[in-house]
Amino acid sequence: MSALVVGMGASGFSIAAHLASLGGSPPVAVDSRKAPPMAQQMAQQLPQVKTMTGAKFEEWGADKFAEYERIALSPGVAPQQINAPKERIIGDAGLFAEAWQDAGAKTKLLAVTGTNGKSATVSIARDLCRAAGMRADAVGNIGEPLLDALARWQREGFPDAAALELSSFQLETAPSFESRAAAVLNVDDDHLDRHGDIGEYANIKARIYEGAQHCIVNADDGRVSEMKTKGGRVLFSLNDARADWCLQDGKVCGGGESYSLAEMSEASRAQPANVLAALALTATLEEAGNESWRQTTRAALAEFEGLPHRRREVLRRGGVAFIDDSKATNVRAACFALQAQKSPLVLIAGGDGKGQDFAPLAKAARGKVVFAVLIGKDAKKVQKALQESGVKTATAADMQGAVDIAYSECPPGGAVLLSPACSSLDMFADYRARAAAFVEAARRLPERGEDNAAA
Ligand code: UMA
Repeated sequence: MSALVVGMGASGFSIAAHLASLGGSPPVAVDSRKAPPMAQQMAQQLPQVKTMTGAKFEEWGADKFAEYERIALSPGVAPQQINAPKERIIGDAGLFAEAWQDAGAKTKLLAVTGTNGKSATVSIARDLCRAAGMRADAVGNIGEPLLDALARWQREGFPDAAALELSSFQLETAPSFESRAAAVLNVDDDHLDRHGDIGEYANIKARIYEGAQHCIVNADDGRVSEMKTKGGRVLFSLNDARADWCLQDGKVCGGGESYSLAEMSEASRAQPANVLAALALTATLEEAGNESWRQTTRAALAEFEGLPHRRREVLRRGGVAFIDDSKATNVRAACFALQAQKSPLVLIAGGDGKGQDFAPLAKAARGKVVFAVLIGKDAKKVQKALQESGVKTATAADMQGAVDIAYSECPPGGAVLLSPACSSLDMFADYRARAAAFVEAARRLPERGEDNAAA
């Protein structure tokens, strides 16, 4: 019997390749899109995998799913869409965890989840390890699918440490996950269209702690603090100096050491909670703690440049800065961007709102955002919330339209910020494609008045 791979994007491809490499009947892959992103690569690189595109698998009966031994879901596909018993459903993180048991690798896994800050935290953790001379990677939801990383390590050799970014979608279909240390950074409104309510969403995130030797807990987040932990509990906090890792007098303190924010790069300084979490995670490694680790840590925190598509100025036109924060796929992330930015600010937001409440965004925008242009499936919802906060708004059918309006409404010296607070999938392949459309549209803008040239 074959396995069924659902979704033919980056993860679906990695799952199909992994299952095909195990021998036996090759898997069958299915996707609801007529031309899924990885269809061509699958045909070329995995010719043994049969594919079905444009399939309405949500309407399949249980008998149809019973033809397959296992049903392996891409993270973007919810188990509720599949008419099969839960025990037969698994995701890429579950398959990774299974294969990891057999791989016998000595790599220490540092697992990270949370609504916001996951990619930054795994990147900082990886950089801290690399600076100390370890071989380390940051993989998973950040970009390289877990099973692709595993295959790469099997070819090239396993790293000393790997920071894994795990989304709630991945944890939902992973029965257990063993790690040296695991962190839940925060739990906020996101993906509620899929997980139902925030309690269920938090329960799924809490599963990361089940197989962790050390549980890194954000003491400032009530929902995280309440989570049950089996392994040793390590607290981090921005507010409470009693936590194992904390912020005190402009210094990040923990493990008997302190690191001054003033000596860190702007990107590190702007996200002390993620720095604390990364330090707490890596402090569980044997390599950490000696004098040379402390020195290389200082250097890594001073050099961390932040992530692409996170509050990055990408272009200047007519005295207006264009800032790409396309990675802000939820309200909380967009609020961070608004807080960090100076007025006058024109906001481009909208997309698939995933059932979120936009009131906090409207509150953060009040008095700071001079105009907002809304796009995508939930444009009207975001618009309504912002209008209630007194922000002037317009909607646009596409990114070029949005950028054109934003530019005309933005006074010189101001900034146009793309911080959508929504997922991109209703209009774009992903948040990177959304960012690319933003930059492309801004490049097409006519010059006006003084122009500080492209950055
Ligand atoms: N599909 C269907 N039917 C559906 C839903 C999806 O057929 O009902 C198909 C789509 O047509 C598409 C494929 O599934 O062809 C896409 O699969 P996917 O949505 O799981 O996306 P991938 O390309 O495999 O990317 C996933 C993550 N995406 C999601 O979780 C939605 C990527 O995280 C991740 O980088 C990648 O795996 C590698 O691990 C992105 C993300 O938005 C950045 N993550 C969410 C977040 O961070 O908030 C969870």
